Amino acid sequence: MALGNCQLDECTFNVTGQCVLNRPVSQCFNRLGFVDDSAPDDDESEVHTEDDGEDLPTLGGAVLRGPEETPRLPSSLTMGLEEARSLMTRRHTTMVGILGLPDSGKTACLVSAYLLLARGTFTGYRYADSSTLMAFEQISRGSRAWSKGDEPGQLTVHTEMADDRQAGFLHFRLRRNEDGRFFDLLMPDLPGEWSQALIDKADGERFSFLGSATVIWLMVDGRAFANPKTRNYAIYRAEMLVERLAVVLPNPRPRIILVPSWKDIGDFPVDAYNRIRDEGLKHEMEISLAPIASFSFGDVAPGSGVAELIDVTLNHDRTAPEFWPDAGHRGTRTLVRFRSAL
Ligand SMILES: Nc1nc2c(ncn2[C@@H]2O[C@H](COP(=O)(O)OP(=O)(O)OP(=O)(O)O)[C@@H](O)[C@H]2O)c(=O)[nH]1
Ligand SMILES: [Mg+2]
Repeated sequence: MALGNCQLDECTFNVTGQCVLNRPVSQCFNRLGFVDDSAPDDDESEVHTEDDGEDLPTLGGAVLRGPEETPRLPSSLTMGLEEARSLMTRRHTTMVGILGLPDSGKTACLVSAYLLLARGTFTGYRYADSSTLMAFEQISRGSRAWSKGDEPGQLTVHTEMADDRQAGFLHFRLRRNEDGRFFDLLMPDLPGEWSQALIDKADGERFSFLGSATVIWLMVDGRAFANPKTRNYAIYRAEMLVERLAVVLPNPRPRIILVPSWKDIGDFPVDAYNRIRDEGLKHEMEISLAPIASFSFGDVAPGSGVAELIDVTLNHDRTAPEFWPDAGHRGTRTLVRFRSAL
């Protein structure tokens, strides 16, 4: 029987045709329809641990299942809107509005920034303080647990909030290396359903806080744009989001940055960016581009692009870098073993 799609959420086989575990795709037992003739009948009680070494696929499966219960981000761990506004009046603070459909990589981006700062590898800035450290710890739990291994895994879980009507903000205070200047940054980790409801039901009430945002990140799932079969629909949904956002955002518009995730599986297609940017121009919105690889299954460093994204976010006058400097190598990247150490 011909084997079907891969059942692992994290595997990019269904998009790229390559296995994230670097297995021959005709022999991977995570694919639908695979029958394992070699497995003993009575091995159901087998327990796999991190030390199982070569037994990566099973370990990957265990990681990919993720926590039994979805941890919710309690509003007590984040900053409320009043507190956020009060901080903005006292200190030079940049509030970022983060929108994006489920799985677009919103939480992963915040986790990646946190881990880069925690490890002192955040280009151009150092961690100075945070009023919401416990919230960062909460959303980073998955990635921390597996950071020493070398296996792919679901490093973040779907975001659910205890209070589904009010945005809660995560906070960082950063110190810029070049001049020692401090920057406060406020970023909400919202569930993708909020953006979905904005697109499908024009439910924008929950996004009223965007009126205080200096910069908007429009997060999109890089996997959907990498696959020619899903690309057009992904562009269409992103254009819809831009159109809806135009109703919610004040004039003059805050700065808007399109942030595709999964840069580790390849460059974001330039035609997709052009179409989304053109949709923005129809609504007096200038949209720049900053692709990121919050984690990495590919040959770019995990966290790549995240410090640059925050740098252009904090320095509103800086122009975004060129993302297609060498069109020749586009699409030739191959997946290599997951590099988990940020
Ligand atoms: N390799 C890789 N994995 C990523 C990247 N961004 C996100 N992921 C993974 O993609 C999945 C979805 O990412 P999340 O950050 O949880 O998505 P989200 O937008 O917060 O989704 P919701 O909370 O459901 O709205 C997670 O398993 C992440 O680990 C990336 O740049 N590279
Ligand atoms: Mg999330």
